[in-house]
Amino acid sequence: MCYFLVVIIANASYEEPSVISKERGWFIFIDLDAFYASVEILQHPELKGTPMVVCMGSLQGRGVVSTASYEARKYGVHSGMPLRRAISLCPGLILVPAHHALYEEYSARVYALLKTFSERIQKVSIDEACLELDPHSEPEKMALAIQSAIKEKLGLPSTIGVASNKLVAKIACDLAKPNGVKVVPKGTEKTFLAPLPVEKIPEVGPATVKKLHTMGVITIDDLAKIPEEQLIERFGKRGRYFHLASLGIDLSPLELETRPRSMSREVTFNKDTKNLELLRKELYSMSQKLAEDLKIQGLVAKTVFIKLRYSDFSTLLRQLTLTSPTHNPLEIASCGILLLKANLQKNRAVRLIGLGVRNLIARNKTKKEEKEEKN
Ligand code: TTP
Ligand code: MG
Repeated sequence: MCYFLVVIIANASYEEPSVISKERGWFIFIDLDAFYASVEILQHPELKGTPMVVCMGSLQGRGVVSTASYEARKYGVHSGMPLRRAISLCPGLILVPAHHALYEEYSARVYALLKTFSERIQKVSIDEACLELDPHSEPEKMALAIQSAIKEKLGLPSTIGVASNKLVAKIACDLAKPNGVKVVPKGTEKTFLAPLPVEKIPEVGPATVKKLHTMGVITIDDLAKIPEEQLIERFGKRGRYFHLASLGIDLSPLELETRPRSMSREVTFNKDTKNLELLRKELYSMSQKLAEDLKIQGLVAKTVFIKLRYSDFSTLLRQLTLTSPTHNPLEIASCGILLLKANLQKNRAVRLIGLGVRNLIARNKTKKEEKEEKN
């Protein structure tokens, strides 16, 4: 056996507002390009450059587009579109079913890579993260280095926005898609936003856009000219947010992580194996270690997953959600073995096997443990 690898992702918690009064740094907003589609292309390189969509639901029936490759987007295909419509817009469109566990796995890898650039990081969504750098750093160089690392180490394309706050960095990222880097120099936030349509502001959805249009507000500059009181009267608390956003102001701090989202162990064999007993033994041994990690962190897991990599490097991830969360090594091992038996192709040699848990929640202590703690 060569090595063990532990992947830990984390949840968010709010930072103390006192940080706001300090000199603020640079915010680097990263969003992976056509994320699910890019992961599928890594598994099936022949899809590269084709108009393709990753879909949820039935491929024939009432499925919808999860995401579309940029080649398919040229035909007007986009996320959330019914598949039938997508096919009618883009003849020859290639349909690929979604593999969520695989996307979670890549998301975790990207996050772990980003953490090597800065500990000050917020995971915003499955394919977005925001990093904060100190005010005297060189953010453009850093952004380019991050983009190359994601491409070279993980094979994924991404776009990065850089600005003095999260909001403007996110909008800059949106404008630079795909595969771009856009830096908004400090002091130019308002003028950068001014010509953009109001819907570029996150949280300005179709209903709000409609209302703003009836008020004659089309661009962010139009929004900036409306008195704050009028926006608050019309939109309540969100009115203040719209006002500040239109000026390019966002004082919200990064939401830093506290609790891990998943934990996993994996082992690569010195020699590829078809030996089921050996695979079972590895799962048992990894389950012990995972259970220990869970206990140390006071957590229980709702989902158990396995990873199998065959000798040709094709990789399979399968997961199982439990009826009640656990930190019991035997339960974790049993799930792993169940997944192994259901999915292992016995005629193929395995290069790597992994076991992991996700959907982690805090464990309620037993009465006995609480008593012991008090004494
Ligand atoms: P996005 O980042 O919004 O989209 P994207 O990464 O596919 O494309 P890009 O960022 O280059 O514009 O969403 C990330 C993933 O989330 C996306 O690949 C698939 C999934 N998703 C859905 O399943 N349904 C949706 O409606 C959206 C918007 C995304
Ligand atoms: Mg994306």
